[in-house]
Amino acid sequence: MTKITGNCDLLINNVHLATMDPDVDSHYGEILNAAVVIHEGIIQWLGSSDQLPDNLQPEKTINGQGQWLTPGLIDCHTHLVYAGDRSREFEQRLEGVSYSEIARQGGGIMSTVNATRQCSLDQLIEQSRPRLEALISEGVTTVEIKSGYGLNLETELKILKAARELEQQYPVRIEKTFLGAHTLPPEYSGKADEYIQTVCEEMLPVVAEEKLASSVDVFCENIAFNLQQTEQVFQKAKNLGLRVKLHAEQLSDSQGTQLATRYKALSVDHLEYLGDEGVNALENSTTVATLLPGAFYFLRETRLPPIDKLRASGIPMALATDLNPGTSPLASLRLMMNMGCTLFGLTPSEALAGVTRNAARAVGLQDKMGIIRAGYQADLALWPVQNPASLAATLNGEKPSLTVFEGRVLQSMTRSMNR
Ligand code: DI6
Ligand code: FE
Repeated sequence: MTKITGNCDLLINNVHLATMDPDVDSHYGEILNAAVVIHEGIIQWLGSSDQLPDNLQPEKTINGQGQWLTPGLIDCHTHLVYAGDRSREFEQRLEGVSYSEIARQGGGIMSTVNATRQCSLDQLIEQSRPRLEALISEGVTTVEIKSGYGLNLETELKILKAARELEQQYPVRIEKTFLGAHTLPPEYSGKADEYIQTVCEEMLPVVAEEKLASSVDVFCENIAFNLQQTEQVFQKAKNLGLRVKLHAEQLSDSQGTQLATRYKALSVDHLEYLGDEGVNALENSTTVATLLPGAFYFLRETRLPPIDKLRASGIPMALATDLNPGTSPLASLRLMMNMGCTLFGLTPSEALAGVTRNAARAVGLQDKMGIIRAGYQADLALWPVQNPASLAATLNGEKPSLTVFEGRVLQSMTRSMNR
């Protein structure tokens, strides 16, 4: 363990750690009766409390009272910035109209695009606020937000600017992804190649120039864009120095995963229809498999992602909300952990890894966050639970008693903590 002495900003003592660090050889990477020392936003030291250096002079000390400390949670796939409401579609689906059919009729994603185009930047921020606040209240310290409800330069930029503005207003890190190729806007009906051209030549260069996104996503699906169009976007993204990720195999096996791994995608997301070749491609790549049980649940999908094969191949699995107005209108990563277990058969420790260590990889930040380790960002959540499995096993409204974002203590909500 690193030796430390002297001043530090924050000492969190008397906690059990679920470090999620694969180098800590225990379930959840746990260290019982432990302490964490934080200075200038970075974890300086962690270990058993009885090994704490005695000359430590922390600016602030928190007694964790035997609660569990985890890495701050990371929601690595959201469409959180949007306007409007799609409850009527929920009704339509229950009346027997499929998601694809609604999209073909001009509803679905396009309905949100219309509402988002009509909104001002300020209105968009206001409408998105409660969703971000809900995530933060659950110990989320990093959120990925995609554009994709604009489908023209002006509105795509407005969405990314709203995400940037939200990051300035809240104690949360926001990773922005450009998803201009989400669906074909009616202005380009029958001219998908032309739209992809616009995405590549008119939108992407501006997004890159204004540093409004660090990665680029595409919806590769028979109701959206084909492999060739997807590859054009990936090629352009690569030329501009942006990372890529993909909505892949959600409604059919389009083989997007194989393409994405060739472009060293950060993640491929959804994967209900992922075939064996896709699993093989992932096995030989650095790409994360991101599972989105909220969309599976809302669409009443019956085909499961091939979890056993992913697990057997050692492919890192992330879990995210896919927070969006159509197929996953829910702002709870804790619920996703639970559904990851109940619907997809993950273990609670896989679920926690899915919203910490593997989610960090899915946003390309695995060298800085997602585990509790010296040298990593001090993004942490303290939970009033007896066992880390509770984070996936129960939905009794437990919130973190404390969240630390970049070394700053954000909330201290339970009464015992305030005493
Ligand atoms: N797949 C999804 O689940 C979201 N986008 C996508 O490509 C849903 C988008 C929506 O229905 O609004
Ligand atoms: Fe999505």
